[in-house]
Amino acid sequence: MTGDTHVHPAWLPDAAFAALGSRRTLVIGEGLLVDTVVRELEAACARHGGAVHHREDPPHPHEFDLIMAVHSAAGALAAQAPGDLGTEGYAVARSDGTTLVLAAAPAGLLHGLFHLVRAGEAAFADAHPPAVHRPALARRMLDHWDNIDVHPVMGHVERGYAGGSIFWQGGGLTRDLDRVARYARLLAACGVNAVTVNNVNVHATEATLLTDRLADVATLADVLRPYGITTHLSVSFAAPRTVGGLPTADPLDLAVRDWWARTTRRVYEAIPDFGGYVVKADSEGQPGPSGYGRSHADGANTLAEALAPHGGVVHWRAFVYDHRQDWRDRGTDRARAAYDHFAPLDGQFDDNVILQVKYGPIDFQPREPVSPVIAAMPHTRLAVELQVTQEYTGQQRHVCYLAPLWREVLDFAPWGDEPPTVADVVARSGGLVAVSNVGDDAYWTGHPLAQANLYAFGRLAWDPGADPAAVLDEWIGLTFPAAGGDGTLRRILHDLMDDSWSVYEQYTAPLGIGFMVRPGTHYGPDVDGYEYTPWGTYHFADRDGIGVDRSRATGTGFAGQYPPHWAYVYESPRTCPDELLLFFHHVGYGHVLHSGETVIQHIYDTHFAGAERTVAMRRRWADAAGLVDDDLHARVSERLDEQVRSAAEWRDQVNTYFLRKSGVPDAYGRTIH
Ligand code: GCV
Repeated sequence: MTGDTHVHPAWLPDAAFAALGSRRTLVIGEGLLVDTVVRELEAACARHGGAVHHREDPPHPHEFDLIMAVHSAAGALAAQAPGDLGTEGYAVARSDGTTLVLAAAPAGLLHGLFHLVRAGEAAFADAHPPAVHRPALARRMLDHWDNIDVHPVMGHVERGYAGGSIFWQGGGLTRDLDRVARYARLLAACGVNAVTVNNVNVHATEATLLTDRLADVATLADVLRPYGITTHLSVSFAAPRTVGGLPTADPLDLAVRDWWARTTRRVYEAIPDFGGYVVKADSEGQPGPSGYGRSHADGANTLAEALAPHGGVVHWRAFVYDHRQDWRDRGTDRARAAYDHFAPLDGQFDDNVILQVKYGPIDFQPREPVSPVIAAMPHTRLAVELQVTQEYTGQQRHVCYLAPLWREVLDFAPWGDEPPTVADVVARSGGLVAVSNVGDDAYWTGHPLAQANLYAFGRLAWDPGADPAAVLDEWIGLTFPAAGGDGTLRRILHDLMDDSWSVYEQYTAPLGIGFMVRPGTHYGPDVDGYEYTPWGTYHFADRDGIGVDRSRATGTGFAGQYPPHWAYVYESPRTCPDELLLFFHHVGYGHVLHSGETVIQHIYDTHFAGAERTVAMRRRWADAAGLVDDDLHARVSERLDEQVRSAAEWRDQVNTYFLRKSGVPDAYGRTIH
């Protein structure tokens, strides 16, 4: 913890700046973000004994250990940086005892600064020619599902597991803007460059952020801006009616379009670099264009038209499905919904519309196939949405390092097993978005180790080819400076976290079936919890078998929404990968997996193994006592106790349920209740 405010420094403890702060640095360039770089260096030098100078003319050679320059202000250095650095890229070189960071624009310099923080002493070791670093994805955004008013069911932060909102408090803007600035700094240091400051479920008070409360959004934007973070707002599609006083929100109505244009103009007067809107429309009770007989393209384009003159974008979410389904109706398949709604609209969206697609066709489950929408809309800008907040992956009570899941999604090749990959698609168009896991908790994320997910999201959005274990290693090194010692802490954290997603998958819902969670809270096991509900998330287990037949031949036809390669692979249990078998097929308990195991024995084995592995994780964490701050150790220990308890609950409920359904005993005679 930092002494004064009791907020954990996450991956930017003072010690992370030791190498930089003990050097003599010259910063050349001007602008808001250059000032941020200078301020960061001044603070680091004050703590670690170095010195920083800031000027606009070129440096005298070898006068400083470190030279940071914005290209335009340092023409003499430009020749040393190969390639086009873009607005956020930078080049780093070291020769004759001087490390040089060169950027074409101030944001690049800021990213270059954090590159040096990550590198530590290594940045001042061996000479090397300029190496260029550029983000693969231009848009790297975090969506906050924060409410201003505490919602009676969903709380202050919808699906938030780290306390209240850091943006909103006491029914208005937080007074702790320093906390927001710290957050912006952490985000910049991992590569995030855009934030949405309110929930996509826009309630009455929050709808006024667009109008009466706009000044609060502008204040947040002022705090986020010095760290290169652009501010976005979730808006209600019904706003022209609910806050604009018009009789309709019909997107083709001229008065409605005019209202959006005028309102948006006012937003840009208050926030000249405003990023744009995020919209959840016609989904889970949120209003949308269908109420007026209009399409999603009509709806999105109306907002896009208002944003276009100012350079803004609208993130229109593809998370649209019927949440009032009749469970008796086996013909309706929620997995099909996004494709059915949006694929026919490909090519109809304006250039500044980004269709924001959840990575899987259902809802952030620990295992889903990648959404077929990604391959279906080549003429639409697409962003993929991930969930850093652990709604379905242990709610920040369980250790579940998500970067390996995200890397699998990003590596998936939607048209076959050759590139382009999902990462290629979003790099060309709408970027990567994730739902944040941060709240006003002292550790930011409730579970201190869940900080790694936030960090990894930013790093993967910058470089989707990054190795999850290497990203974790980087996070460990920054967050726990003591990990550098004999390496014990580093090994403990890798042992605990590297495979934690697969451990979580083992003790929860099997083989891609998903959603065996408690309705509402989505925490803990309840095998039949959603089985007879309107939400469209069913497993269809009976005495003979389990799974959803989504084949073209005999099922819902969802498999046919993929291009031929994957449509073929997913169509038959013979070719479908084991981990997705029950997502695509209804099979008997005796069905033999590619692994050689039967489905029922796989269920028993994975649930016993997963729960056992959580016990080993807890044991391993005990070895970290004395190697990390006592409070942090205690917080993680307490959460691991809960993870062990919960994993045992999952194991026992799932195994018992399937023993009772199938009547097939465990081959090893273990205890099932
Ligand atoms: C913001 C899931 C969550 C909801 C969330 C929704 C969404 O259904 O449970 O809380 O609402 O996804 O992504 O819009």
